[in-house]
Amino acid sequence: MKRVSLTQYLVEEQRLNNSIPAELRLLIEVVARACKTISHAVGKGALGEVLGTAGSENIQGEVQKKLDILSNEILLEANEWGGHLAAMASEEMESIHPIPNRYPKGEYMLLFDPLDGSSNIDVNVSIGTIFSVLKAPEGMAEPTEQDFMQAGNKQVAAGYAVYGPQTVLVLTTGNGVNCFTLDREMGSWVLTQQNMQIPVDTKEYAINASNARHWLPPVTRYVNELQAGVTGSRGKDFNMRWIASMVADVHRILNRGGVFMYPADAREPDKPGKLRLMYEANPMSFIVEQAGGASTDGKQRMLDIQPEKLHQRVPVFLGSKNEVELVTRYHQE
Ligand code: P6P
Repeated sequence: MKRVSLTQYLVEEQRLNNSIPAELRLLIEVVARACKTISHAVGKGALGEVLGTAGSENIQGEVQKKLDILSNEILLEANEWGGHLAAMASEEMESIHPIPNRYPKGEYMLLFDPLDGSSNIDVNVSIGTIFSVLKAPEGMAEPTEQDFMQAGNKQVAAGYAVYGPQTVLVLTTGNGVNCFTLDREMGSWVLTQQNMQIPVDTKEYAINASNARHWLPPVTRYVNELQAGVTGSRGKDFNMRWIASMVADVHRILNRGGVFMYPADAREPDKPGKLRLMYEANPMSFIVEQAGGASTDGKQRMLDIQPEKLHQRVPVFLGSKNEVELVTRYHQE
């Protein structure tokens, strides 16, 4: 494949589909550059004195790793001066982050999980960054959390980076899903996969099976059938993967199919699942749908959920269309 850079791809996409206005192109390139910086810091590991905990907790009550905080700062600093954003929101910050008055403000709002999979940082397992782009409401003066409360179907772009054996950036602006691989010698993102498509059927599922005794009946029924394999109603064997980094599990599914589940859990009815809607489930669901997959919270299409709180959690069932439809149907029966 002729080497096409991220910049060339975005310029040509704008020319072909008129879907990437200049400010959105700048936003994507700035985020991509920030992911390069995060990849560099992550890659140093112990040599960079960035491993281990920072001795603080985030809004989720989770212990923050040094790299969580560093990644958040990299994304904030990279994006606040460009004039393309009105505000940002992050898993690592309790409230939204308006662009400081000393900088011009733009028409987009950026949400991100700066470093997803933190439990994997210190043991050298793939982690990543997830981001989502919304438009600021018309005539918005001072941005508030309420301005971010837009359903996932309002996203204008979404993407994730995986810091693994390769560093990759997967991106959609609503015209399919493309993957760019970081050329570390040149420091540039190179287009390596175009119009990624998730197979509608699969033989692979991803769930943290240690929570099985807390699952609700539809999930138990569905997973039991997968585990019964060729001896059960599905008539074929399934394989299981759980990396505990959503970006890595989703990237595998984008490449070879699969169904990813983080269900609600009977222990905490007011905490419906672990993953967050605004900056994990929604961007990943936009990408998955653009690649021919499906994503629901067990009851409805993820991208149609009307958010109420910035850090709200949601059950997640996403991936190969036929499997997501089946497990969702079990919730409705
Ligand atoms: P568990 C990582 O902390 C994360 O938010 C997702 O990336 C991942 O899918 C999930 O949590 C892992 O959760 O309960 O298996 O550790």
